[in-house]
Amino acid sequence: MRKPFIVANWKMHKTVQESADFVKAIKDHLPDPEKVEVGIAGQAFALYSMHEAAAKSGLRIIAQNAAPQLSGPFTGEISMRGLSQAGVSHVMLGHIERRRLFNETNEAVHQKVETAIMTGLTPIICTDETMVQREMNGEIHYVLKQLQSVLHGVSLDQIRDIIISYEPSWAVGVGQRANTALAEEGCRQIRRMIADIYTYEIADKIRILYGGSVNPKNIQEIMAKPDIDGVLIGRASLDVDNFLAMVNYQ
Ligand code: 3PY
Repeated sequence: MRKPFIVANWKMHKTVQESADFVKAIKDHLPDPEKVEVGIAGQAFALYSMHEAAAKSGLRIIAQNAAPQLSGPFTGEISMRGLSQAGVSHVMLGHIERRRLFNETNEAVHQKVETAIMTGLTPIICTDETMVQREMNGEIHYVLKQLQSVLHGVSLDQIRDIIISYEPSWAVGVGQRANTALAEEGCRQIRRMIADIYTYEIADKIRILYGGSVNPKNIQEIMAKPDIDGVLIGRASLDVDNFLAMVNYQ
């Protein structure tokens, strides 16, 4: 069985104090970590305070991005080694906003995946597509091409712990109604591709998350889909009550 993973993507919101206060407010109300995993991707400067505030709650502290290089003269960049020593367990890579607004390429995401694996962070590899790309022939070719190049060289052993997310652009950051049938179909096609590249056993184990307009009203319907193992939540994750309602959706 794949353990559900509910992830807040706070984007560029919340100060250090607000982030730590949020963690303190939710940490005693989280679901049993054996049954549901919960994580928050906060802003880099707040992650260590969030880690301290989370103390033994099982809450995963997640970075929204990091540099592909291990260390060196890269002013303004954030190292994954530093993140892992600051209590961070996962790193989101290639979120649609990074690809679209900061021109992040598949090659860059690929390098970051390698660095994450090397530094012991679990990558959450984000994929996306537009409605036009999706409607070409009902297949998610664009997403599959992204994944193929990002996963290039990732071994059978390494892929096991990687998490993939499917975030169609028509649903991200807009607060529209999520189309759960399209979301499930996207995740199903990603799983099929993992089976083609790796094995059925891996495809059956790997967790695939859906992101885009998830909220307390639709989370149950989304999580009931067989190929969706979790969600990345944008705007709706910024409020304590909303977030608690979503992590305790079961
Ligand atoms: C959104 O739902 O807006 C997201 O970007 C989730 O990552």
